[in-house]
Amino acid sequence: MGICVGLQALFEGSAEDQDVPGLGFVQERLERFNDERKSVPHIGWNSARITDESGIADNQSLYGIQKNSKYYYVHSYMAPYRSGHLEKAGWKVAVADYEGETFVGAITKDNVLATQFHPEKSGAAGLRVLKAFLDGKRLTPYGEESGKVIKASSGLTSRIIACLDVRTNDQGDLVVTKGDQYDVREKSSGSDVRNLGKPVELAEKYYRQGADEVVFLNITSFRDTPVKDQPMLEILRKTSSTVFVPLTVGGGIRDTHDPETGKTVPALDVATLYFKSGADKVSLGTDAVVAAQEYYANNCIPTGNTAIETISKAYGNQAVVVSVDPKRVYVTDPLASKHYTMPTKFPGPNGEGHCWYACTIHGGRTTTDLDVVQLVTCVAKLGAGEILLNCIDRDGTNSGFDLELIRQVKSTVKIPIIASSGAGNADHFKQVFSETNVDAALGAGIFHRGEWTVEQVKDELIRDGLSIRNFEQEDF
Ligand code: 1PR
Repeated sequence: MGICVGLQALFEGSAEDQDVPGLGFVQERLERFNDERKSVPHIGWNSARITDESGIADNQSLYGIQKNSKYYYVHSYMAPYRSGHLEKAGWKVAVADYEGETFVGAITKDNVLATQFHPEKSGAAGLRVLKAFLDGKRLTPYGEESGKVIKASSGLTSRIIACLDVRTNDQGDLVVTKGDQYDVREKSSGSDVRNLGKPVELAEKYYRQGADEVVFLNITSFRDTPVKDQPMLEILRKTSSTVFVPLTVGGGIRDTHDPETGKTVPALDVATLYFKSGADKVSLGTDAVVAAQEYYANNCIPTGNTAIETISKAYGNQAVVVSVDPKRVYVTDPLASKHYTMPTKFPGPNGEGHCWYACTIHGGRTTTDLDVVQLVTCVAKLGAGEILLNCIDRDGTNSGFDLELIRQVKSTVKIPIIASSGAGNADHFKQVFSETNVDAALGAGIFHRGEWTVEQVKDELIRDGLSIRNFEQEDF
């Protein structure tokens, strides 16, 4: 069985590197997705539809692949589907669509199964495929028995992500916390760090509620701890043994001073530790801003040495998320500002009608002169595969996402954007998906406070006709 690049290796070769031959079991070549009008990498939950030419009866499932399920994909290169070609060579094929391109999602022949999607990250739907392969059950009767699975539309779904801000509290316990505009201390009761639960337990809870991804942010990462004891490593190891959707970890991904050895550990080695412990993506905040400042100071010439560049080169762009912590700055006269300003529907305290967004670092403690447009333009060039777009003004306010910020960033770069900060109810998710073309939306406080479950939010969105991954029970 081959997964993702394991499927790609079966082909003759790839546009990714023309000089490297594939194994050649499949007489076709891989191409890069066309990024003229869409985000590349293709990241998220998409279908795997068995082709008619494969000749599989409608009431049969091939290795547990079901037409109404969604599977997690993350890749920039793909095998374009040409009707009937692979089938003539004896392959059974499942395909997916990504905004005008139909590509191979899975192929099987004899005792070989290869998937472009990641079954190990595709929740119950993916585990079903792995189990069918391990049990040697090529064809099984297909039923609609997996919980409340309803007909899935083709293409990517809008992702709902649960985020856990993690830090050590004053008693030394690692807890999930949540700030109001990044202040995580209780306003009453002795200003303790707000404790909303245990990271591993909460991650599993949100997975079981149907979260499409889980993000962990170590929000005290500016403290130096021995690298091998980074608290998030253990959290990832435990979480990845029970949570089968993508895990992102952020906080402290940078060249790090190890107080135990006295040595500097390169960001790539820090990221490697996280990947080996179960992370699928790493998220960079402060380091990305510093890299962008250096990039502009260096006449926009990349050094090749930044964490974004080294990690994306080693693990692929899709493995590098840049987490942005912007703060609104109001201006009266946009022409007098050197920043990317825009008109706003929400004027400033003195009636200012324009604003720009300043990037902050160190968890919002320091505001820089770099604006969010400059930052995302630079990090996309350096190799970031996705932007986690927070907004300090909205964080913890339950007042909805900052649509103006999201539209500005979405119109600047083609990589996928995760909207974050301000979710207070299902309507806020509906609004961000229908009024912007954002790829994913993240909630923290809304889920931690138990006001809404992920499943309830998804149910509302599905009812309103949005394309959302169905919740599936493990039925095996
Ligand atoms: O700078 O690379 O070490 O990374 C530090 C990371 O920690 C950054 O991603 C930064 O966003 C995050 N961080 C640092 N301090 C805080 C804090 O809250 N004091 N949290 C912090 C960021 C923002 C989101 C939050 C959303 C949604 N939290 O993660 O979950 O705003 O909240 P809501 O739905 O409740 O409104 P580095």
